[in-house]
Amino acid sequence: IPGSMHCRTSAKCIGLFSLKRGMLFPRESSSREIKELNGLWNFRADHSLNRNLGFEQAWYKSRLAESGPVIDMPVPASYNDITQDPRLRDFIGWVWYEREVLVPSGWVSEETRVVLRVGSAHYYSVVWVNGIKVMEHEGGHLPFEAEIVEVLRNNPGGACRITIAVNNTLTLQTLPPGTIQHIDDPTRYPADYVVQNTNFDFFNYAGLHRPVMLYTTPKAYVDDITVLTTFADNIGLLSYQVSVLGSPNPTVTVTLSDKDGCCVASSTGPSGVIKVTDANLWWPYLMHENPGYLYSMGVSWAAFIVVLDVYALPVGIRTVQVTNTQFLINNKPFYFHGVNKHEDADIRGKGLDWPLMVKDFNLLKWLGANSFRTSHYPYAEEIMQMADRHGIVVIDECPGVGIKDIRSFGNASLSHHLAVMDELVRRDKNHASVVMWSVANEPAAEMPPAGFYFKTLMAHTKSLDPTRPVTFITDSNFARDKGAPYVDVICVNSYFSWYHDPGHLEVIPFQLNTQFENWYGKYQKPIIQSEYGADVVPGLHTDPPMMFTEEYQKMVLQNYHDVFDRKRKEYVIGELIWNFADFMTAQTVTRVVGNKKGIFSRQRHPKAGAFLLRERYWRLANETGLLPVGARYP
Ligand code: GCB
Repeated sequence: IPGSMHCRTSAKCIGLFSLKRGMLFPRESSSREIKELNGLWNFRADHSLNRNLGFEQAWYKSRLAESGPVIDMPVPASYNDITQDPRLRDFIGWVWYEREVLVPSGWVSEETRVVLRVGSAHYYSVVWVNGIKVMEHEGGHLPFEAEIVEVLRNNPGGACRITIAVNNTLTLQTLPPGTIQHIDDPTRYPADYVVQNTNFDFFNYAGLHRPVMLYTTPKAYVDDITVLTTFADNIGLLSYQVSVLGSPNPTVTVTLSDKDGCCVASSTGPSGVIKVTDANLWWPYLMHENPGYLYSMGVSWAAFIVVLDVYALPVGIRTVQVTNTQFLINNKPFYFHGVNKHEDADIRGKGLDWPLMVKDFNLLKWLGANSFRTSHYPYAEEIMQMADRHGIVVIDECPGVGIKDIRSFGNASLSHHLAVMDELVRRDKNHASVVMWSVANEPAAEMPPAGFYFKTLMAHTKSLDPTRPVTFITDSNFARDKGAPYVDVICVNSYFSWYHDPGHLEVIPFQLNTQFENWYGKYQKPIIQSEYGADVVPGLHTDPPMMFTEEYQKMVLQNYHDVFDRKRKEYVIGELIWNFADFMTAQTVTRVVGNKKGIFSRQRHPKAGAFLLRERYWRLANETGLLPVGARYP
């Protein structure tokens, strides 16, 4: 797709901007305002042969409707399932979004920064305001932003036209990688035939997936906050670092308020340690009667006693530690009984959806799940905030999925992967729920370059965040896996009696036991079964169980659980079902309108496996002995 080349070159010129800067989630305060730009945008897919007409005709220079026909497009949402047009569902290349907004006149002043922030756009974006380019960004799933007040100043009327071009093309150097195949065979394919190939098992949904907003800060502002927490006896200790940009010697004040809004401790200076007596620790769901306890850290800076900027960051006090058989949260053994998810639903695809998000958290709690992995990319910040508040533990995964081609282990790929980890850690470092980083899912870890690649990636991630363990998810042979030496926790995916020995449930106890013994024998590191499961077409039943029936999924789970129950007394520290809910994939002969390994359907109705898992997770929670008296299977 020539259009994508245009962007990759420019991206190199500007570099991945502002990584040294913070990426605080926009919050209103006495010094900050927000204007959400969710709703209907104008939309046009560039169906030209080279997908580059939009750039050639500079569609950003005037209203998009002047370039040709536009349609309504909701934001946030993937665009793929919004119309009945198969050409848009399977579109490859540039699509154009546009929205006009009136900026309050008070915002355009010498004292104010106006920032345009895109929560995420898949995959490559170029953004213009009133026809002037303000930023580019590579990668879906992570936010990016630019200051636009200078552009607004040239347009005193306050009208602001935002144009965003988004390209979903994946190449060997993108994350996730993919390839574009041009097929030139007039006897078998139409002219100019192009397909996008990928090595991952979810639909490559695209568009403006998360909220777009304008927000203000004062000219000199709190740009970043980093908080590390620990405790000794009943004293909580929060080491913080605040960076204020735009003022040489700001007076920084930090206060810590409890859930009732009472100030319990404070400090001054851009860095320091706050001590809280009788600290309420952040505990996982089902491990404490008051899980997910968050303080509010109020950060402000002042000049000559006039407070100029205020930002309130939710913080939880907790520690994380890994031994060679255990995962400790607040010095207590934590067993992951949870799920793998996807950002995926009917119609909206990967677009953030509040009802869906709350429903999913309610289902997690119903299930007795204490954790999830953000398979296979970072989830919306709004979801991470929910996890913090509800005490749901998160393994935070970057979009390193489907790295199977040796050409995706080169320098260009590695440096982009490092930059994505920078962006991910910068965004999520202050979430108490995040207890481990995952740098990839099922890469070709047996290939020769994988050793250097993962050694570099994991060392880099640890240097960004020395407080959290790092892992990647493997399905490679334990003896030949070149990334495993560098992880803190071994995370293994396996599908015995499904992809291997299909239909033969009786192999599971043998093969799973061997899997665990092999990995532990070689590495003496704790192990999480990071995926296991079986597809179910809801409503299919057989006895004896056959593949794709509700009974078969239950039997797979039951057989895995028997082994987990033996091994969790030794070194197995968790089990994450694949998958929480059915989800859309590319069309293949192994997928029946998507992947059906959910224990819930795509519409979130429970299958038989969900009830089995619910019994188990609540029993596990009870067994830890940490469940408060009175808490019970709901
Ligand atoms: C895996 C992948 C996951 C797939 C799953 C499956 O190993 O990590 O992305 O969806 O298997 O169902 O095949």
